[in-house]
Amino acid sequence: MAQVVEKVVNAAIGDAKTRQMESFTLEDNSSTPLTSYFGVPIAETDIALRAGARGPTVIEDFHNREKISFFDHERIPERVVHARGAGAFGEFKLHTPLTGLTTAKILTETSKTTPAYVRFSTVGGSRGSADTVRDPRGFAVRMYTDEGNWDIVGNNVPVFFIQDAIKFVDLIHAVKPEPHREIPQAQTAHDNAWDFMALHPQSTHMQSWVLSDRTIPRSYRMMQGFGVHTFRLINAEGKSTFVKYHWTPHLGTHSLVWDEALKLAGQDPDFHRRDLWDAIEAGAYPKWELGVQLIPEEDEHKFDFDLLDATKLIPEELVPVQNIGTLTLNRNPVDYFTEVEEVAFCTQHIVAGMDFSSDPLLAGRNFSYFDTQISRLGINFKDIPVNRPVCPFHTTQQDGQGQMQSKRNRARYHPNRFDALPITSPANGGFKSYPEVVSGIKERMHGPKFNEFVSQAQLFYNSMSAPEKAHIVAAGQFELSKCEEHEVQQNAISRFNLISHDFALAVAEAFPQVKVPDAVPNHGRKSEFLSQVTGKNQTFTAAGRKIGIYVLPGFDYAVGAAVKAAFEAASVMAKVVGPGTGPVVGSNGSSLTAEFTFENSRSTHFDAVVFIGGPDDSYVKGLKNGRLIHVIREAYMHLKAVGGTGNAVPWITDICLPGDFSAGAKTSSEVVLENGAVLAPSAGLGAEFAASFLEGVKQHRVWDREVSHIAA
Ligand code: HDD
Repeated sequence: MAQVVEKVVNAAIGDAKTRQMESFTLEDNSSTPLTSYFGVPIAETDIALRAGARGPTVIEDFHNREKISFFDHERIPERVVHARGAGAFGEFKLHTPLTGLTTAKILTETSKTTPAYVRFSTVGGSRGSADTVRDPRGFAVRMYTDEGNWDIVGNNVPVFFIQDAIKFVDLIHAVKPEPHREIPQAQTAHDNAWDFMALHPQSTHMQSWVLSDRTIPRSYRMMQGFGVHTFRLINAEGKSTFVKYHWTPHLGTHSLVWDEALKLAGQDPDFHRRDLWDAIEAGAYPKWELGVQLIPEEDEHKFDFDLLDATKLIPEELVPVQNIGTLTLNRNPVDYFTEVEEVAFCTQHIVAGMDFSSDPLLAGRNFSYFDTQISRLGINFKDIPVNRPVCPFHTTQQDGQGQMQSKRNRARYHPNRFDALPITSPANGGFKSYPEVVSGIKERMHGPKFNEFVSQAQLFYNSMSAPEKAHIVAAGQFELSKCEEHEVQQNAISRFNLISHDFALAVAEAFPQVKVPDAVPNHGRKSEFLSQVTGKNQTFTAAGRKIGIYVLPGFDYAVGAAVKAAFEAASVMAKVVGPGTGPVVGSNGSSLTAEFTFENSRSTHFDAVVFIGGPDDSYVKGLKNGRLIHVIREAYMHLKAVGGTGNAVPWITDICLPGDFSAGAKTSSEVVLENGAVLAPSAGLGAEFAASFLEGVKQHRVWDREVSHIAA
């Protein structure tokens, strides 16, 4: 902890937000003698004041009361949704200005580096739930701009379950654990969730995303983010352009496989939080491009969907995404509670040069976020350091519980005798709402295009590759198999039938009692931008991946060291796994330092695994350990690159995965690549092996290995 504080203090020469937060950060005072919260030194903290050694504890012991009382009030309400999350600080740098489209400096001035903050989250689970559950992920970004805080409170999925905020309460009551027994935690695999989704047509498109691999991301670092709603940009002449925001990760958009996600939920419930923290500590700063889809005001009605409907995306074939800036996360929080738990995002935090569209989901959110912060943090949540703007501010608001600003302004109203007029004016950069022309009858209605629910659900499913479709089917079977009521399964599969008849039939294979309705027309259209396997905008790189290098004492050091060095040169986090932590001595007396052990890690902790061989048969005997054989088998089943060198090769081909390799694979004098396994039986091939292996890691998964029973 002392180290982290030191780092932040050193970083204080950095951005305005870091400097501001530093002034609220206590130095590590663990060597200061213990005091009460009000500074009185404490002589004894282990035994409460008693009337006699065996007598009653007395109430006058203020230290005892203070200690217990603070503890009693440590908890605040967790977020009603998105309770589980992780946050980090960083910066945003614009590289392509939106000149002429907005007056917002953050989107027009490339010379600026704007402090930024991101909180990633799951939606349904409690604060202590597991990271790898099937759920959309929150992707909430705050920019501390010179013109005020700008929050884009988005998700890693570009669409939402509902079109109108009034349905949010129903949605969340349905997907949260069932109220009578509070089961299941952090999952939609239950009757209430699928009951609601099956009966609520607006959720049809989102269902196809929820069942896809998008909801089990490999890492927060490997997720796209989306603002979801259509927003407006406003230029100096007051002209508006519609905009959708996209965050595209430099490391590509990649997911876990379901079996891995389930296991990780138990093996390392903090998998995503740890991954983000470790990457930032290692200097492997995650980065995203901010992209915009721009729609001129006059094109508002040219689509077959409504721009105000958050259950629809704008296919990139129709409006390309233009990348305009880079977000980098480079600093972990000093203190989780004050910097992550107390961060208060609000969708209404926009800056001048922007505005909202009339999306009814967004309108409700603009009320809800501020409201929820009052209940979680109190009306003065604005004073919590992570929520403060870095630019000058001046309001007439005052007082309230927890107020921290001692204001020198005597007159907290306007106009007043001290005003240097005009204090409010668009000419001062003041926020001005877009003067939208509206007309209509006040009634509970949506625009006519809001009533189409199926077209984009079909587009998404049609666009998936064969393994991705197989995963969606398996997810549908998993979720519905946890529903106990036949009616729910029947209704859900009937809805899946609207997305794709083949999909519904495939899911129904696991539910013989369900009757799949007749096929409905499918438009057959695909988008080239939606698949994570074949998508046009996808990035494949080994950088930022974690590879386990397994060694036993006596391993071939030259090969192990060459492989590790090659991985590190490719910006891979190469983690040595040995029988214990600390040095594992190789054949020539040199050692590699193991960070993980056979006991404390599983193949699921790594993107790929490599076994380095040793000098003789006794080494292979050591490998014949059920735990280690399982590492190869499990990683292979999870479609990961696996590899071996020297005499670890015949162990892989004959013992771990018998029957999967050609006869010559274990005797070849060259590096062999079969079924996504990389094998180097001969000595001295460390560098060649590593190069081939990195190619495999780069592909993310070996899709050919996947058993798929659905045509692409
Ligand atoms: Fe929400 C939190 C994203 C619809 C009401 N939401 C929250 C967070 C994210 C989203 C990322 C976590 C923020 C953080 O890290 O602190 N929410 C979305 C997206 C939506 C959406 C992408 C649809 C496009 N949300 C939505 C609606 C409502 C809410 C329609 C209410 C009517 N959301 C909330 C909330 C939360 C929240 C209750 C809980 C804690 C908080 O706001 O700060 O107000």
